[in-house]
Amino acid sequence: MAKFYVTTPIYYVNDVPHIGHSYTTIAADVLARLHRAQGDDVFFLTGTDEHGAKVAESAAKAGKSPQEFCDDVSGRFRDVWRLLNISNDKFIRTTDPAHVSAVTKMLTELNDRGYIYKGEYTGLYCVGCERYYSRDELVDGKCPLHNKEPEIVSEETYFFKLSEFNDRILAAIESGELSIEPEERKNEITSFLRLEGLTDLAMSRSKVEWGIPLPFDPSHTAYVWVDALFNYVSGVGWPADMAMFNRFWPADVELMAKDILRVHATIWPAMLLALELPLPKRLVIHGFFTVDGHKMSKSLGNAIDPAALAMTYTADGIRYFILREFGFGQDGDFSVSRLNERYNKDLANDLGNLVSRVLAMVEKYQNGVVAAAAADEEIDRSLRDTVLNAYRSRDTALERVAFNDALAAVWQAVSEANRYVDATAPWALDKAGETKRLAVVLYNCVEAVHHISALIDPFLPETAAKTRAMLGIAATGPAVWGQTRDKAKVTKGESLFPRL
Ligand code: ME8
Repeated sequence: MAKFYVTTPIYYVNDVPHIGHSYTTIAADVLARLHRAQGDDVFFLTGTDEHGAKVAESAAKAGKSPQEFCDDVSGRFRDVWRLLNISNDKFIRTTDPAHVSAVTKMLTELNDRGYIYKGEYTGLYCVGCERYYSRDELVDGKCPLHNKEPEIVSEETYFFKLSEFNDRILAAIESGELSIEPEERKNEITSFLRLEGLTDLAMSRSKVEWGIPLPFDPSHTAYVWVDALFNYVSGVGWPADMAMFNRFWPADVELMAKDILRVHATIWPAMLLALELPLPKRLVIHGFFTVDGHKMSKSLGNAIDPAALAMTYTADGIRYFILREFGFGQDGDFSVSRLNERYNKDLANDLGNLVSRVLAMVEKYQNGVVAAAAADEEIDRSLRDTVLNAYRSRDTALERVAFNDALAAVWQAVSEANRYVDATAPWALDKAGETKRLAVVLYNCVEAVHHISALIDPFLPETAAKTRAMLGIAATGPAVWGQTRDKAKVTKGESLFPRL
C-alpha cells in the first residue's frame, strides 16, 4: 500500500476564510479522496497560522485575548471546511501545545547544530506581511501586497544560516528531488537562487510577544514563518510520534498559491536540510484569484464567502466550479455569473438531468428494476469505452494536478451518456414494444451512471453519495463494465442540482 501525504498552507487567522483559501483546500481534498479511493494510506493536513504581531493587534482591536481571537477565527475556518465537505485528517493550529513543543525542540536542534547566531538587523519591514523586503521587491517603494511604505526597522535578532543552503536547495530542485510545479515557477526559484542567492534569515523578534519563545533566549520569539512552516512535520507527529512521522513524511504534495512559493522553496527546505530531514516531494503552485478583476481581501470588502455561496450553489457546486473554471497554475477571475452558468449547464443540465432521466425511465418502463445485459452493439461499446477511458484520463490529469482537465474528462463521459440516451431513444423502444433492446439500453445507462458516480466522487462527494443511494449501492465497483447487478432496484430520488 502506498502512502499519500497532502497539505495546504495553514491560513492566517488574521483573515476570514474566503474563496481563495477554499481553492487550495478543495484541491487538496480531491487528491486526498482520490488516493483514499485507490486504497492508499492517506494523511491530509490543513490548519491555521496564529502567531505574530498582526494577530495580537487584531485581537486587541476586537477586545479579545490573542488566544480567544485565534480560537474564534480558527473555528470559522473549521466550520467552512465542514460545510464544503473537506476530509482533512487533522486540523493543526500553531497554538496547539504539540506544535509549540515541536517548534521549541526544532529551535534547540538548529541552535545545537550551530545554525543560529546573534546579530543586528536593519531592514524595510512591512507590518502587514510581517516580513522584511529588499528594495527591489518593492513597487514604487511600497509593499506590493499592502501598497504601503515599509518601516525601517533595526533590531537585535538571531539569524538562521540560510545562505549555507543555497546550493544544496538549488541542486535538490534541479534534480527533481524537490519538484516545483509548474515549470515556470520552478524556473523563477532556480534563477533567484542562481542569480541573487540566499542571505541569512533574521528568524527571531524581540518585540513580538505573541509567538513561540526561543528556548535559548526567551526574550525573543520565533519569526512567524519559521514557526508556521514547521506545521507540516509537527502535524504528522515529529518528534512526539516518530512512528506516525516515518509513516507519512516526506509530504507527497504541498499545495499553495504563488504568493508563498519563495518561503516554501527557500526557508522551508533549508530548515529540513539543517535537521537532516527529507524534503517534501512536490510543491505544487496555483494562481491567484481576483474578484471581478480586483484583488480579494477583507479590507477591500470583496472577499467571497464560500459558506454563503454554498447556500445557493451547494458545496459540490462550489467545488465543481472553482476546479473546472480555472487552470491550476493560472490566475483567474472569480465571477458569480460564470458560477451560475456552469451550475445550470454542467451540473443541472448535463449531470443532474442524466441521472434523473435514466432512473425515471427505469422506473417507468421496468418498475425500477434493471436486468443484466452485455454491451453488444457498436453504440453500446462506444459508451462503455468512453466511460471507462475517463478513469485513466481523469487520473493522469490529476497526476499533473490539472483539475480542470480531469473534470473535462469526466464530463466527456457525462456527455457521451446523454448522447447515448438521445440516440437510443428508450421511449421509442418502449413504444415499439422492443423490450429486449430496451432492457439492454437501460442497463447500459444505469451502468454509465454507476461509473460516473465513481468518477465524480473525489470532486463531488455529496452528489456521488446521493447517486449511489439512488442506485441502491453502498460503494461503487472497480473500473470494469458490468458492475450493476441483475435485478438491481433503483429509485429516482430528488433532483441533484435543481435549476436556479
Ligand atoms: O500565507 N487566490 O496564509 P494565508 C488563490 N499563513 N489562493 C489564495 C488567495 C487567492 N486570492 N488568497 C489566499 C499564509 N489563497 C501563511 C501560510 S504555510 C506554512 C503559512 C490561498 O492565509 C493560497 O493557498 O495568507 C495561498 O498560498 C494561501 O491561501 C495563503 O494563505
